[in-house]
Amino acid sequence: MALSRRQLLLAAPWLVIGLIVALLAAWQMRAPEPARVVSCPDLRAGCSLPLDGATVGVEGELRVLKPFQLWLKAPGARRVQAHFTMAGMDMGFNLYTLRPDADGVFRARIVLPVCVSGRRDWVMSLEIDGRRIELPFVTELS
Ligand SMILES: [Cu+2]
Repeated sequence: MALSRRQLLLAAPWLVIGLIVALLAAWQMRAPEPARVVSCPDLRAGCSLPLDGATVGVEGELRVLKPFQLWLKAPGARRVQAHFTMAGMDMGFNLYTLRPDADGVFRARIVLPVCVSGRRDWVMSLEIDGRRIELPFVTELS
């Protein structure tokens, strides 16, 4: 039985609302989960991450303009990126892709820029297969 023109007109707003609700639900599912903030008082000693036995740390001195090695052990991980920022300050493009070495340890050589306002408080944002973890840290005095 075919719907009358009047029935269609009555149903149209509900169809639109239903469509909007469905789109919102889909958008919600697509939105990335918020980053988890992890406290790591000594990155050189290494810290564990809330991610299936993953650990992260640095080798070398944690100074600006001086290369140091960032390492991350995350069994089964495929894609690991590290992004260095400062809260409320544009510090340029500091994005690194960590590559696995022969032992499967993800590594990248990092060089941080000098902060024009003399700040030393950084945030390392790790993205491990789409899951985000933030580790605030402070560089050593030069
Ligand atoms: Cu800065």
